Amino acid sequence: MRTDIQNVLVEQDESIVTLTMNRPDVLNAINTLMLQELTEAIEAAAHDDMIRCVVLTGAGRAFGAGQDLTEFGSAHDGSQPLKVIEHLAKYHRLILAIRDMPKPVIAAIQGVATGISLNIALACDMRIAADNARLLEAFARIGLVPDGGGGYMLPRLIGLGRALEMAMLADEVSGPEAERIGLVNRCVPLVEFDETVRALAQRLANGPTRTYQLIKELMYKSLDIDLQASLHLEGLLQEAAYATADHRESVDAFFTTNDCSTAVLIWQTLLPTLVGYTCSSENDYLCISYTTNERKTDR
Ligand code: T3D
Repeated sequence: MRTDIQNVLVEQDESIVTLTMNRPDVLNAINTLMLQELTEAIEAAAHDDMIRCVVLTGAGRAFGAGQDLTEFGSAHDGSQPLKVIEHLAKYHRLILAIRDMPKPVIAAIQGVATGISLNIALACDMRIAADNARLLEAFARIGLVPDGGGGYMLPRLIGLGRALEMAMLADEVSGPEAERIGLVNRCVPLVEFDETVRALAQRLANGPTRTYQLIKELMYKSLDIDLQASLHLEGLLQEAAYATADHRESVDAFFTTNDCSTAVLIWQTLLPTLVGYTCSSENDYLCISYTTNERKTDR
């Protein structure tokens, strides 16, 4: 992984990589360089078998303030007209890289997440917010439509009515409200934020990565196909899941051990994606940990 990049911090801790948008003076507003570096870091993580979970976050007091508006200056004074479709294609590459990532991607949101920064978070598989989070689709404030996949993801996450409200009124949604309406998976007090993100990332990193990839494919493709097509896809993906060492070993463990973890597995074994875990803590994201130490090539 590159270490010479300027606007994104890349920190790898064993199988978890944390990508931090790092322009805190401007609330991590995304300029051309940051977009390029972030996209390259995401694409590198996708191809790095050592990495099993990606966390995307912002430095300082914000997740991100959207497109760096100072870069729009020359576009508007006529000296250098912005080729919008070409410009957006760069964001689209990033959005698609996140969605196609063959491992889980978590957005860790504290402070402001607005505009394209919010929509990048919406492209991630899960979102954890701190209770100081302020999420807003600021586009309409500056006379723009939500881009970066916002028009696709927002109504699917929170429903059409709420999506239209967020896009048209461009009002802030607090962290707790975002959790209530399904915009984020979980909102936690700021003091618990880092630990919660870490626990979720660790849990996902310890899990069956290949199965998670198949789950992502099933869920995301199913958003756009009918039930019959989804059932067909489910068969194909389940066939792939059945072939994983995670599945085989977890079922074997169920029949050959009888400790408390096995009891937990009784119902989980019905879903090959969820087997192999054992209780260990009261924290939701800590309460299940993977029982197999040895990692297989197919997960
Ligand atoms: O390119 C494309 O086509 C893709 C499309 C993208 C479109 C978008 O992303 S639309 C959304 C663009 N973003 C915005 O409209 C948000 C603009 N910022 C704000 O409205 C406010 O800064 C916030 C509500 C986000 C936060 O307010 P507050 O009071 O907490 O902070 P602040 O004082 O306004 O900002 C702190 C600094 O960050 C400030 O700089 P200074 O005065 O300390 O030197 C401010 O200018 C700077 N900053 C904030 N947002 C941006 C920014 N600088 C450049 N671009 C920004 N987007």
